[in-house]
Amino acid sequence: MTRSIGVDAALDPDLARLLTQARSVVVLTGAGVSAESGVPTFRDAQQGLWARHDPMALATPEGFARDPALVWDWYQWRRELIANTAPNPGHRAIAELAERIPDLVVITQNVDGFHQLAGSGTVLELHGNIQRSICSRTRRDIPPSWLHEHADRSPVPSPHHPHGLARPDVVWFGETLDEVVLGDAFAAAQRCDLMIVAGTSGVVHPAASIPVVAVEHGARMIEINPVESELSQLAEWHLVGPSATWLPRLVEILVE
Ligand code: BV8
Repeated sequence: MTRSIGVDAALDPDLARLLTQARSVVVLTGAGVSAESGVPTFRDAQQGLWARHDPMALATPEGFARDPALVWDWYQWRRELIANTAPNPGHRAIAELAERIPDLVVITQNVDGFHQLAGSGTVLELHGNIQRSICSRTRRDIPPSWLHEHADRSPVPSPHHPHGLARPDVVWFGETLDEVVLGDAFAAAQRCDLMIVAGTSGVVHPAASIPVVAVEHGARMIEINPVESELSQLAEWHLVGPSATWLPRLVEILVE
């Protein structure tokens, strides 16, 4: 039975005890934790000139093959958006939790790099990082200097292959995740006693199965989201509201 707690309600003493006694914690984040930084969530990422494009079509190898310039420009637009925003109190609270909990692993579906910028050490980036670019043929890193030299081009040719193009170092729909990162994520989920899930709809797999594995291995789960998600039925507590409000409140419990 999930206990829902609104931002104006007092925190449940059982939840406070669980958090203070937790020895191994996993925090799984989705686009919702960057929403209050001004980075639109994946499903509402389309604004302005991008309103007519479906991100599910752009974030795929087929989309890139069909129109590499369009997809490259879309990622350049998102990079610009991210460059003009910053981590929010939710990201910083997760970094503070790690200072107080011996074994805390951040697993993120996000590609903005904000957890690292906010001070989190160990961050498992399931879906890569938009700030890095690779060759579409060899998958070798492409240095920012090369992109700068070819900033007037779209798509940008790759330095590593005559038919290669620069693409973001992210996992597109239909592409497999890095097996080492995914293995580390499932290992963390299997050993944790507390799984905190913040800002995710729980729609995208295999990320969405990480909390399932944690709970199957005995972890208790707290969800932070303004609304219900596909994962809510796994949660003992649903902290209803924004992550930039709730995550600092969890830190306050440990500071008291
Ligand atoms: C793979 C990088 C092998 C790109 C992304 C099993 C079942 C069903 C489908 C599949 C399955 N296995 C594989 C699939 C297919 C597919 C998939 O999951 N499809 C879904 C859509 C059904 N998965 C894959 O293709 C994966 N690859 O499994 O390889 C394979 C391949 C094919 C077939 C079988 C096996 C690769 C998935 C990775 C895709 N790449 N990102 C890019 O960013 O451009 S995922 C992308 O979507 C983003 O990274 C983002 O993280 C994610 C969307 O999820 P959320 O993060 O949850 O964001 P969303 O907008 O959905 O929700 C935001 C939430 O925040 C909401 O709940 C909202 O209420 C909440 N919120 C809002 N404001 C706040 C808030 N919460 C807190 N505070 C707030 N202020």
